[in-house]
Amino acid sequence: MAKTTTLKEFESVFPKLVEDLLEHAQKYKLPAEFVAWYKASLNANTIGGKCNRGMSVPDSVSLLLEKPLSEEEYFQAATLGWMTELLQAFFLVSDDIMDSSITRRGAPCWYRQPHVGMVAINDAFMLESAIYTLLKKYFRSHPQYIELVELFHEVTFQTEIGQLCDLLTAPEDKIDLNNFSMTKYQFIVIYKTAYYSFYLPVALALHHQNIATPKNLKQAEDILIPLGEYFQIQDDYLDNFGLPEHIGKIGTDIMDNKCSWLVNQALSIATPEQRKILEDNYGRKNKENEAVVKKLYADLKLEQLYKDYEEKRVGEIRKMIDETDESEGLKKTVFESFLSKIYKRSK
Ligand code: GPP
Ligand code: MG
Ligand code: MG
Ligand code: MG
Repeated sequence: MAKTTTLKEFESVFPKLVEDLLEHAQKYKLPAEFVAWYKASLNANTIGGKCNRGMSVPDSVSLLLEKPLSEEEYFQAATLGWMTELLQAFFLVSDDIMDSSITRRGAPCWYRQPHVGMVAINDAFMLESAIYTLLKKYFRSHPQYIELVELFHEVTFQTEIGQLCDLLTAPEDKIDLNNFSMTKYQFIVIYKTAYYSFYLPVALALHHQNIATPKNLKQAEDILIPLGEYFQIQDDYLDNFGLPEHIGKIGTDIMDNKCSWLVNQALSIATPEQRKILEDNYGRKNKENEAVVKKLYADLKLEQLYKDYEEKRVGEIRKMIDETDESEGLKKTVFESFLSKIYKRSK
């Protein structure tokens, strides 16, 4: 029987990895005060989230092996998990600057901390570098080492093209609702979120267990990308309908002129008068216009529309999961575990 990890167990691995990373920096004779800065950035930006992505690596490995992991197996799988969290930290520190966000995980965003400012950009780069430092230290002799390196590189690129499309579809100075479409939306969310958040942890587990066959990887992708798309739709829904106390951040999608799921739904059902309201208020950088859009979302009953979407989509995803071919060592429980962690989430 597999055993799922707890946040406490998972977090207990991180101090050792921080030690490794600091030791690596010290090899270059980085002065102590800057080593301390690196340590503060690693701790502030990597710890304190839900760690769903990271924990799903040891969970997936345990589900694939159908047994609890030995201490050594757990450490290895959790280390790969922490690399997904480092990738996420690199993305979030950068994304919050690009989105002019205020809070993250219930605290001011890293770049908004008075002593940090734009040093946050370099901190983000260093969070990314940390992935490859750890990969080299712990997996250099793993038979899939180069596949692991290439996987991180490819998923990073995929996320960057998603972010590019997200940003260019939301120009600050030119608000044009005709720019939005569900086709564009799908591209954005699949690339900016689904690959790194859902496909990556499972692909890592498959490589770790040396069962990353083309068939297994393809099946994982075919299920995890729709699952990741659903997850980002939840994120967009929560940006407006979630409670900041729950989600740990203040929604910025309306003011940021984002091609969000909600605005796409609103556009598809709005009357010409309601569309005019959107045109006059969406993407403006002030609370009054934002409140008008929020009121329109309520009038259009987008909350119920989302709930109906969620039920329908989860039914379809469950069906896909049931059809998983387990002949090359993949297990449907890996996908079921992901789905159960995000279904009806409020944070
Ligand atoms: C989440 O979008 C997407 C990312 C965090 C990927 C960022 C990619 C980079 C290459 C920097 P979001 O802006 O909706 O997330 P949130 O709502 O958490 O700010
Ligand atoms: Mg953001
Ligand atoms: Mg963003
Ligand atoms: Mg969001």
